[in-house]
Amino acid sequence: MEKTLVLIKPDAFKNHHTGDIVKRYEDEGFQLLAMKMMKMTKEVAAKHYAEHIGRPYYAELESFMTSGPIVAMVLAGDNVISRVREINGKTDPKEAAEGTIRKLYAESKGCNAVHASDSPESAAREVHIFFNEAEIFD
Ligand code: 3AN
Repeated sequence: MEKTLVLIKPDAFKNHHTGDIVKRYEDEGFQLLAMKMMKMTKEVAAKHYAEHIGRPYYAELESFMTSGPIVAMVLAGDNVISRVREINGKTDPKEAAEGTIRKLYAESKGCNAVHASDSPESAAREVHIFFNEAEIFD
């Protein structure tokens, strides 16, 4: 079954939306294969956001993502990668569709509540930044 990496970002965690967000994915029928709470280090941020290093917003992104606890999880299901991105909504909450997680909970394009892998290649890479095989219950 297809897998994706989801992160509940520091803003959504701080604002007590973790339970609602996890419930949303479970209600959709996705299987939770792994989950942990952690603080993202600058080193992990650089790995996870490698393609964004050097962009004008990278310093802000790094500082935000390392500012407080995050919840990382691996979800599985049919077309889970594209379906989770649809449920999350567009990067900028102003452009996100009604009812999406970012529309409901995100503050701005930078502080936007959740991350989800955007392709099978990204998912395969990102899952292993946060979890080893023994932590994934598939
Ligand atoms: P998505 O997370 O929707 O796939 P990407 O891959 O374009 O979006 O961007 C990764 C992350 O970088 C975003 N989730 C957001 O936090 C941050 N980001 C992207 N563009 C900007 C921007 N113009 N200003 C601030 N942060 C940004």
